Amino acid sequence: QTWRFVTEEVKGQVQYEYAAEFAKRMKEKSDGKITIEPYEYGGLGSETDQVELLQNGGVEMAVMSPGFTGNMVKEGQIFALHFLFPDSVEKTQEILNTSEALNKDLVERYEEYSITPLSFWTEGATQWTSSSPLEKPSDFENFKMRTQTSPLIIKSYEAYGAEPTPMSWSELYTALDRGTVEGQENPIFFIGDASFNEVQDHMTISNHNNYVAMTTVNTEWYNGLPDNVKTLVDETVEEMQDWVYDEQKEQNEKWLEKIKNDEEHPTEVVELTEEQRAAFKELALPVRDFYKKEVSTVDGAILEKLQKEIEDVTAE
Ligand code: 6CS
Repeated sequence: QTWRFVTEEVKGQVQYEYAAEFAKRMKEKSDGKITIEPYEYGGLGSETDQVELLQNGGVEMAVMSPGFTGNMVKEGQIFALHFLFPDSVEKTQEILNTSEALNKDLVERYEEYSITPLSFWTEGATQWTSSSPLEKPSDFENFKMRTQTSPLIIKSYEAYGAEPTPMSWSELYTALDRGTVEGQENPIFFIGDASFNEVQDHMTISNHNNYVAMTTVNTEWYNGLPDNVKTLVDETVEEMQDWVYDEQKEQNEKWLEKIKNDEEHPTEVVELTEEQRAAFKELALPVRDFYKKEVSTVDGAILEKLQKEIEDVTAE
């Protein structure tokens, strides 16, 4: 029997390489009895289609970005909030590993929709690319920004004055090239590997958020696995946390150098100062209240708990 493991990325990119490594480890551990087929993004529809596939058991496993589940699992939009996680990607990963707010409370919200997140991991800090400089909030005035589909991501860019357009990443290169949208956010490795820098003149190191992905399984399928098999899955999920941290780090560092030194497609790379970031943060903070009051289905309890956990880790 073969399990299908879909990802939102293609060969070489972090999510796909994660699924391939996961498959390899499971095969070894089970003496070849468990085979997992990793799927690159593209063949099975959009990111949102893939969410549905996992829910209805069309696939057993998926790497999923919460940015595409926001219309359904409202609480999952916690990851849309800018400047919430620490600036350190390492500390962010520590929180993702240990947070009860995420690994217990948020998981329960997803399970209402037959999605069980087994782990949360970062693909790196998110940065902006654009056709005109983005260094202060007023640069976003009427700026056409591509986002993922979660309403709170859209809200976060409206808070800066932008005009967000949700779309799948498969349409993004063309949309940037034609000017249908003028900018987007992603971790650096993804910007480079998807060649967005070819059709953008600027990259702003804003570190306004961390890109979080989840390793998910279909809830009913997972709950029906024999205990010994479930243990192998859980063990492998746990081991993969360090693996994927190193993988994203290496890819993000490599691509930053490549983008900076790409003479054929020059990109002006600017890193925001703390003062510049503070101007964005001021506008981003009210979005948290909006999340607590209007978006959360549990009165902001998960966010409050997470904020406390973040404080504890950053105080260490
Ligand atoms: O921008 C996006 O939508 C895509 N970005 C990443 C880093 N992974 C997959 C996702 O669909």
